[in-house]
Amino acid sequence: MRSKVAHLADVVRLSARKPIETQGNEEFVEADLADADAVMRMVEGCDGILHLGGASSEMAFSRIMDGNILGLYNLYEAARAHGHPRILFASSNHVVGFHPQEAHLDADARPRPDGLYGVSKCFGEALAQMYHDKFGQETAIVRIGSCYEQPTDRRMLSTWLSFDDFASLTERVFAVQRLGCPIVWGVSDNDSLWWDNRQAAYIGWKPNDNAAQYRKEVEAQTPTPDPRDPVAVWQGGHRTQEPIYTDD
Ligand code: 15L
Repeated sequence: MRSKVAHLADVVRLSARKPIETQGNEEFVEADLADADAVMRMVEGCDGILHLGGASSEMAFSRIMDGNILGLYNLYEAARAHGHPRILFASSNHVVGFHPQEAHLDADARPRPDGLYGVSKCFGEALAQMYHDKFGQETAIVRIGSCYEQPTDRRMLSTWLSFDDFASLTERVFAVQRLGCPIVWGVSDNDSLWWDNRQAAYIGWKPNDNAAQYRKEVEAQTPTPDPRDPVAVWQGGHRTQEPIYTDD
């Protein structure tokens, strides 16, 4: 992804809790999302924010809270202090993980998160909407499916988002004249789709890739699941079965 979005800005500022080696037009600002001052420094001078930070899977609530709840609040407060740069917020399909796979959802679907991680993304979506309604802050709430080089299991034949499609979505989010605060399903143009992006059509994003090109390979490498297996029942797949993790 780094190399695919590098051309979108004269200078790309990367940020993480630990140093990352920079290349080309990149610079680095170290920041822990839970540290409000560090997040202020990270956002100062930015024209746009591609927010992929925080917890990206189910884990102990303390870590989810630091990265995805306190961290997101810090990010939106920093954006408010620094002229409301447009944000692409990486939300997740796990906001709706407890919808069945035969349901076809649009942006009005009721959240049914499949764990604390999904709940934290519901918080992020609500926060983005509130900063939009109160202050005009623009955010693309992108409910990413499965963003990997290629689909590796049967569920991903429906949820896969290719790196190229994510890059072209990022480009549209920062190029479109009026963004507002849409919910965008971050998914490629797969033959099997659970999500409907019509409400975000105005941003002009057209994914090109299709997980179907990997179908034979995936089916040959993975057993046919029992249709009652949660992996085959719920949109969130195996995540619906994860426990509540604790710190110890
Ligand atoms: C996510 O939200 C995660 O960040 C990623 O690791 C995958 O688990 C993905 O969802 C998915 O559902 O495949």
